[in-house]
Amino acid sequence: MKKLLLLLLVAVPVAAQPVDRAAMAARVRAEFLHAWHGYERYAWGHDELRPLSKSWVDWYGQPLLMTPVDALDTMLIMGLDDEAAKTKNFIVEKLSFDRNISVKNFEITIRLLGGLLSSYEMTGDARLLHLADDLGRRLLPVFESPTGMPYVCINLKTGEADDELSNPAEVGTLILEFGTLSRLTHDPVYFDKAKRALDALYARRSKIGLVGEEIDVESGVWIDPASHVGGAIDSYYEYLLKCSQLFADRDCASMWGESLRALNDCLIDDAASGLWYGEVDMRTGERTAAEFGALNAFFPAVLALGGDLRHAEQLENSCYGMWNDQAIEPELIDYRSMEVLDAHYPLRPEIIESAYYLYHYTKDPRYLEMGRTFFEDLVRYCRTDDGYAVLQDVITKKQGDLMPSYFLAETLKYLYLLFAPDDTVDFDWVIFNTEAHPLRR
Ligand code: DMJ
Repeated sequence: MKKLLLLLLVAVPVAAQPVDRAAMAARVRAEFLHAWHGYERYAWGHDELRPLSKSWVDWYGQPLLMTPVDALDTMLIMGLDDEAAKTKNFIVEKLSFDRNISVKNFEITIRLLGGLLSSYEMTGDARLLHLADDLGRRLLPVFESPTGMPYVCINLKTGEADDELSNPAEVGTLILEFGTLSRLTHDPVYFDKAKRALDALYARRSKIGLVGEEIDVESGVWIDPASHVGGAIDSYYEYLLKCSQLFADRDCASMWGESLRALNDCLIDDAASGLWYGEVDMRTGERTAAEFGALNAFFPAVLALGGDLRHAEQLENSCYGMWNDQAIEPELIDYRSMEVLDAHYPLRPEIIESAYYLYHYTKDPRYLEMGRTFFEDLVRYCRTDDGYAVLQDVITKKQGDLMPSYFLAETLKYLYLLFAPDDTVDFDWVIFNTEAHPLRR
C-alpha cells in the first residue's frame, strides 16, 4: 500500500491550485494601494517615485505628474473612489503644460495625453479634456518635418521640434490618442497629422513589407535595417491594428493585414525553446539575431486581438518560459541558448497584458495561473517597504531605485483585470492604448 502511494505521488503531477479570481483581484488592488501610498508619501506632485532612496524624480526637471495621470484610470477601474477624486482634483489644479522644456513626444502622448483622455471619458470632467486639448495643441508642431513624420522631441512652450533620428514606434504610436482627441474636440487636425505620419512610415516599408529600427524623419531614409517586434518598433504594429478597430479605418486595416503577413513570413522562428518572432534584415529577410525580450511580449496580445489565437498562444507560452527561466523576465534573451543578454526588469507589463487578452478570448485557466505566477514573483522580488522597485538584475534580483509610472498604469491594471469580474471593463467597447489607457470605441 505504501509502495502504491509512493508510485502515485511520483506518477501524478501535482495539480496547481485553482486560482481564486476574487481573492487575487483583492490582493492586486491592495498592492496597487501599497505602491500608490509610497508615491503619495515620498513623491507627491512629482513624476515618479524612487522607492529605495524614498525620493522622487522629475523627467525634465519640472513635474508633469506622470504617475498621477498614468494611475488615475486604474484607480477608477479598481473602484478606489477617494484616491481617484483626490488625484483628479490635484491634476486639474496643478498640471500645467506651459513649460519651457523639450519633451519626448511619444512618451508624453502615450502616458499623459492617453491618461487624460481615458480619465475624461470615464469621469466626464471637462477640465481633463481641456488639459488634453492644450497638450495636443502644444505637441502639433512636432509633425512639421519634410516627410510629415514627427521629430522625437518638442518644446512645450516654444513649439520647437528637434531630433530627426526616430523609429517606427515613436512615429507610429500616436494615432489612438490624437484621433480620440479629434473625435472629442471635433477638430480633425490631430487625427490627420498622426495619420499622415503613419502613412509616410508605411510607404517606406521594404519590398518584403518590413520596417527597420531607426529612420531619419527629414530624409525618410532608414538608418538601421533591423526588423523585429521589439523596442523601437513594437507599438507601431499595435497601433495599425488598433487604429483599424477604434476608428473603423480601412487604410489601417489593410496596413495591418499586409504587415502581419510580412511578419509571419519573415520573423517567425520555431526554436527548441518554442515559437518566437525573431530579428531579420528588413531588406532581405535574412536572419540577424535570435533576440527576444520583455517588450516583445506585447505581441501575443496584438495577435489575439487580430484574431490569430494559434500564434498568440504559442508565443505567450514561449514568453512564459522566458519569465520562468529566471523567475522574472529579463529585458533581452537569446532564445536559442536562453542566455540572458540584458538582465534588467523595469517592472514591465507586456507579458501580463498578453495573458489578460488570451484569458479574455480563451477562458483557459492556464492564463490565470500565469497571472498568479507573475504576481507572486513581483511581490517576492520587486516589493519594497514603500512601493515597488525595478530590478537591476533578474539573476541576482538586485533592486534599482525607480517605480516607473507605467507600473500603476499598466502592470497592475492588467493584473487586476485578469482576475476581476469579466465586465469590469467592457473589453469589446474599448481599445487600450499602448500605456493601457482604455479609449472608447
Ligand atoms: C510603456 O510605456 C508602454 O507600454 C510602451 O509601449 C512600452 N514601454 C512601457 C512599458 O514597458
